[in-house]
Amino acid sequence: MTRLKTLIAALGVAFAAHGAALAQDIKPRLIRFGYGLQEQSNQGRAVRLFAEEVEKASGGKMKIRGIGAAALGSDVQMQQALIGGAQEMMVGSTATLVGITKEMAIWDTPFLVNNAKEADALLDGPIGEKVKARLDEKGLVGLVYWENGFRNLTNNKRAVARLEDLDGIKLRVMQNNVFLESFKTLGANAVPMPFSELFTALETKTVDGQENPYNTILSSKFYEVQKYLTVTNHVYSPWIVLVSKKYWDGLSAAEKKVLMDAARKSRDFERKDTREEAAKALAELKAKGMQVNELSPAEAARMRDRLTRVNAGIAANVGMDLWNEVQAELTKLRAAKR
Ligand code: TK8
Repeated sequence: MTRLKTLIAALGVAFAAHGAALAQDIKPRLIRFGYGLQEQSNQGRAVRLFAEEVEKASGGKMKIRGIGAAALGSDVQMQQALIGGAQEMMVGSTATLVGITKEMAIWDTPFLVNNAKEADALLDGPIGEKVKARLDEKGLVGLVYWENGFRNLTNNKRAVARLEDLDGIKLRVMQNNVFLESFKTLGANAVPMPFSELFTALETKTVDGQENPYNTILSSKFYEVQKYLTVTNHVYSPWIVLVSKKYWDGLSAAEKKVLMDAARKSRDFERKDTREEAAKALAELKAKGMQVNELSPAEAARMRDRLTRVNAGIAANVGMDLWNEVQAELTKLRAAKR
């Protein structure tokens, strides 16, 4: 009898230990996913969709905690946290990655693409893959590109109807040399600054203006601190979903697949959502009191012409091969449409 009791007790201990081991195995992997915009934004909505997909596909074993409004830091700070392994995931502008991977500057070329279709073809095709793959050696894994969108100009000084109207306007740009050079070339007083500091800088008049897609002007409430909006569509800006390579390398093939599949779903959702929102956002911004103007075709052409002066510098930076490959691909895409 005592021996039986002992046996049962021993078995109990063994089962408890086994249970603990199992619990360890199924303890969810917690992935912190940082982003710069508000939760109520196209970025926030797509992060939530991604989180749902990951949770579903992993049977709850992988959990995404989306952390918006740059609470984990600016794009540049989060990139460093990913490289160091202190944070698992983020989404941010490719433009802020140029200091790490110079090829990313190709996406900053003013007026590179004419429409979203061309952007999708470049980003999701072999060129986009190739540029993305350059991140690996820097400690980052790029999963997919999302749409930030065509950028437009806002400021608080005056309606920009002519190129000369930009003279002396203190304009916040992303922390990126192409943007800095582009807006200096246009005559603005360009100041690089993280997005996370932008609202306050506009509010306190540290800067007069900024440039971002309609969606962001709306979701970040820039209409509260900016009066004039000029439709320039001067560049198409992608976002990129990143994973810390240190973290990625520790995942099983199945876990990597869960993240990759969910990332693709989030990309398709995000682009559709962003485009639908962008189509309505301009009217909303007007309703919020922004004074909107379109450039005359002649002024738009002058601006475009002036901006192409930065192209040679971009080509030199990203390498002539990549530059030519992109131009050839665009020529092919445009010919196929006719
Ligand atoms: C958000 C930024 C933003 C970008 C910018 O973190 O900095 O102006 O357009 O979307 O990545």
